[in-house]
This record gives sequence, C-alpha cells and structure tokens, in this order.
Amino acid sequence: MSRLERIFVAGHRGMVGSAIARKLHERGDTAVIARTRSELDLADQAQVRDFFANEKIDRVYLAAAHVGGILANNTYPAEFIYQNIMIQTNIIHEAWRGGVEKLLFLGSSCIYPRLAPQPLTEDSLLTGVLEQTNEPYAIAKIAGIKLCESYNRQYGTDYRSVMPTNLYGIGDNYDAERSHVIPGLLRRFHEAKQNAAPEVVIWGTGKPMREFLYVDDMAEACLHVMDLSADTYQRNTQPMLSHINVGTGEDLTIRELATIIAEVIGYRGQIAFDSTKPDGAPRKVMDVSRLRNLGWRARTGLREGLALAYADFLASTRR
Ligand code: GFB
Repeated sequence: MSRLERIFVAGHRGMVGSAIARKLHERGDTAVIARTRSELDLADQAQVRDFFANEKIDRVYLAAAHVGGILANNTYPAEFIYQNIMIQTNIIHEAWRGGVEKLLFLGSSCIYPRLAPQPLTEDSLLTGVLEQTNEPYAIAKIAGIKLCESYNRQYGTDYRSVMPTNLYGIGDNYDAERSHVIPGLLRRFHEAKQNAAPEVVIWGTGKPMREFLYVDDMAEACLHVMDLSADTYQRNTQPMLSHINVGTGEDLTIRELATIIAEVIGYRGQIAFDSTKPDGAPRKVMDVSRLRNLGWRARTGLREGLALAYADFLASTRR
C-alpha cells in the first residue's frame, strides 16, 4: 500500500485551520498532522526545525497566525508584527529545509493599499500606502507572500499564497474587544436582546464597506488552490505574482451588516454609532476573477452564513 501524503495544518485550532483540517478529514485520503501550541511553539525556530526534520511532511497549510479585529490590531501592533513574522518565517524556512515541496500561505486583503482601486486586483500589491490601523499585520503578511515567492525563485519550491477577504464562521473569536466585526456584533446584539436593551452601539460611522466569506468556503478554496497542478496555477498567476484573492466579490456597508445581524438574532431596538472608534479602510472588495477562472466560487450566502455563525456563538457560550 502506498504511503498516505502527510499534510501539516499549522493553526489547526484556529477558525480557518480547523475548517481546513475538517475538510481534509472528510476527504480521508491524507494523513493530517497537527500540533497544539504546548506541543510545538511555532514562534520557536528550533522546535519548528526539529518538527520538520522528524515528521517527513509533504504539504503544509500555513493557517497559523496572530489575528484580531481593528481595535486589537490598533492597540497591540508589536504582537501582530512580531508573532506573525516569527511563525511564518519559521514554518516557511524549516519546511523548505525539511524538503516540503508544496505549501499554502494564508494572507489577508489588508495587504493591499488603503486607497487601491476597487475591486482589489492581485497586482495592486505594493502600489500605495497601507491602512494605518493594521499596517504591522499587513507588513507581516506581505513578507509571507515575498518569502514564498523568493523560495520559489531561488529553490524551485511550489509555495502559493491565498488572500482571503474578511472571514467569519464556526470557531470564531467572540471576545468583545479583540474580535472582528461579525463575532463582535453577534455577541453585542445577542446580549442586547437578552437584556432588552433599547440600542446597540456599533464602532465607527457604519459607512465603511466590507466583504465577508464563510470559513468553510475559505477552507474549500484553500484545498482547491493547493490541489491545482503547477502548470494550471502558474498559467493563472505570474512567476512574480504568487498570490491569489479569495472572496465573494460582493460587499455591503457596516450599517447594512448590523441591520442583517439584528434580523438574524431577532433584535428590534435601535442601532447607534460610536464615531470615536476607528473605521479602518473605507472599502476593500476583492476582484475574484482569477480564482473563478481557476474553477472556484463561494457557495454560502451572507444570511445563511450568519445564521450558522450565530448558532456557533450560542454553542460557544455553553462550551
Ligand atoms: O472586522 P473589523 O475589525 O476588520 O472591522 P477590518 C470592520 C469594520 O467594522 C470597521 C466596524 O469599520 C469597524 O469599525 N465595527 C463596528 C466593528 N462595530 C464593530 C465591533 O464591534 N467590532 C469590530 N471588530 N469592528 C481587520 C484588520 O480590519 O480586518 C485585520 O484589522 C484583518 O488585520 C481583518 O485584516 C480581516 O476589516 O477593519
């Protein structure tokens, strides 16, 4: 019997990593390798080196990252740049040393300039100034893309990068302060409904526009991109442009999002805005034509995804 491919999912306890691991388990034709933080500290180069030297890994999904919403990014910039640069550099370098030929690095739409033309195309990378609230995180993610490109150029590896739009879904972080807008608002509207509060306060002006992708769709996109042949992938990217956008291609205002979340939860009070909190980028909708040309498109509609996310939030309060 031939040996099963050994796939390392870095970050398998995070929202995206756990969704990727679920999909790989469902397929059942590979051996999924995962380590908790206490078993393997990804910020520790020696530990990561030993891991790749011993485990004979064939492919890596690099979904481990230090993530958070706009306020967390703005408040703890050192954590965001340090943790992410350490984790991704250790994994990419030691994967290469350990002979891993294929790796998929997960980035973010915040790599693109704050005022780049919309929808955001892959080639707008490094054409302008970044959004201030998450510049350190974005710089780390840009470095990750450039690590992959550089190892491909110099060492002939096949390391690819996917840039997701804002993600949400099962396994999200529902912390009131550190979370992204969807998990943050699910909690706030839920608590307001429970307490019969007359209004819910949303951060910022409500005018920024965002695109949202359900995490299971993201995981499917990751497997799809990883599995493309090198020929197909390179034909649709360029040697100097190794990253590819993942999203729905559709966005809405934060005000509209809040209204839908209120409906999903069944909250009937008022929605107010706290403009002392940052808005962040005015808009960041993805051009997803490259990924569509490669045969993938998102399946989960926003209302459907929000209902699933709300069910997960309710389950998380019981965990
Ligand atoms: O989701 P979020 O933190 O991500 O915020 P970003 C999106 C928008 O929602 C911002 C507003 O305009 C926020 O001001 N917002 C309203 C809220 N109420 C809330 C709330 O209760 N919580 C949160 N978090 N936002 C992040 C980056 O930016 O996007 C990360 O900081 C990452 O680095 C992520 O790239 C995808 O889209 O503004």
